[in-house]
Amino acid sequence: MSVRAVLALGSNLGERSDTLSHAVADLVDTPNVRLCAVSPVVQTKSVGGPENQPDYLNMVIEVETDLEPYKLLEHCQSVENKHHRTREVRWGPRTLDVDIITYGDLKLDDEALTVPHPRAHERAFVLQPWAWMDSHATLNGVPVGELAEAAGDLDGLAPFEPGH
Ligand code: PH2
Ligand code: MG
Ligand code: MG
Repeated sequence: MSVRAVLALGSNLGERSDTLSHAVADLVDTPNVRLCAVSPVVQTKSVGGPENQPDYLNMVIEVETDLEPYKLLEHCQSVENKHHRTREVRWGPRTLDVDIITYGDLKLDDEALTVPHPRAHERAFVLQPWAWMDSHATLNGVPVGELAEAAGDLDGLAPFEPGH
């Protein structure tokens, strides 16, 4: 059985734009994960974690997958690891973060995985690109564009223009 999932990608270290492009290619480089939609890339002020972090590039993608949720999580983590993700400081700077935002209509909350992502509903860096990718998308029954408008970090978000 296949399921639609929304994945969020973020990078604030290294060649951020190249990292995101390669990560999308790596995520769908298996017959079990197929690309359905890609959002615009946005540049965002870092939310939480240590002060004075570099700005992030963020985007979301929608995939269709046959992987079970934990297998999809493993797959996302293997792509993070390929891009030299290290886990030192919680919410510290990282070359690549890949989070599962939704997995069909599944609701799951345990130590390894919570879906929908527990903070997605308040993060413009996820919601705004998602709304641009899919104007009909909802999260917990609310249009993601509406949630984006209400998110505290919307002011720190701008479309990414390479070379600027
Ligand atoms: N990810 C975090 C913490 N803070 N801020 C922005 N702007 N973008 C992110 O992807 C991000 C963050 C934890 O994963
Ligand atoms: Mg994250
Ligand atoms: Mg993560």
